[in-house]
Amino acid sequence: MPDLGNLSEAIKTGKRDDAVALTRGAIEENVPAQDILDAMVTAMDDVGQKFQCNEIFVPEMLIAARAMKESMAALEPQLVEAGIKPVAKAVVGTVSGDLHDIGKNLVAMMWKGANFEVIDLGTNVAPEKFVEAAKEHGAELVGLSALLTTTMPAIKTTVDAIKAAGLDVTKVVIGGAPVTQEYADQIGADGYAPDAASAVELARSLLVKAA
Ligand code: B1M
Repeated sequence: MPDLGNLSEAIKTGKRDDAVALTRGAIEENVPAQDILDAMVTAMDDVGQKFQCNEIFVPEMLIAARAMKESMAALEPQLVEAGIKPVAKAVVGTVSGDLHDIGKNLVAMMWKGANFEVIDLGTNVAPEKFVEAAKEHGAELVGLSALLTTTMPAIKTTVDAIKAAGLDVTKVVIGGAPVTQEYADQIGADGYAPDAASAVELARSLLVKAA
């Protein structure tokens, strides 16, 4: 039985070739896909915690997320075969008028790392595109990112559009440098996360409350 701790470690340290080789090795040794996935998700949770404590920074988080992504791709056929589904579907994007995507990409990667299916709409996304995608995919979560004070109002417009569309089961998480909890409360978003790791914790807690 291969040691899945090595796989977790390879993901945490962003050693993607090792992570993929260890994933393939575990598959060959018939380790259950769920156990392999759990080792990956645990690794990304640890990465998130270290990021929150400023023990690691954006570059380390990005390389860990890349190792996770490639290992997940290697595991995908087994996940499908075992009927293991993502825990939630999430639509993410940067709001209308805003082209910044580094923070949004980090949130998308961390959500993937938590075994969410992520539909990334990119940048400069109009409110109606968020609504269409949330409906089409039956998303439980919508993540909105804004980096400019001038594009923050587009978060409110998007939240209003999601509510007007009657997407009551969809929880809206917002974030980005100028965004605050106070703003989230003011515009009726379901939650605000200051960073990508907190966005995982927040999304999980919103999903539990909604269940
Ligand atoms: Co822009 N820009 N920029 N820029 N840019 C800022 C944001 C700015 C603060 C720089 C400055 O003046 N000091 C300033 C905004 C000022 C303001 O609004 N108050 C600014 C400006 C003015 C502009 C332009 C208007 C400049 C111009 O053209 N005159 C222009 C706007 C273009 C547009 O969007 N329409 C512009 C353009 C650009 C580039 C294209 C050159 C480039 C973006 C490249 C890209 O994203 N692909 C860029 C960059 C790189 C920056 C800075 C330097 C870095 C942003 C970044 O990626 N940070 C930025 C200054 C700065 O922040 N130091 C700046 C790293 C990233 C990991 O952090 O995105 O905050 P961040 O994400 C964090 C959290 O906020 C959170 O998680 C992440 C950490 O884990 N988070 C979420 C983010 N989204 C979340 C969503 C969530 C939860 C958490 O839930 C869904």
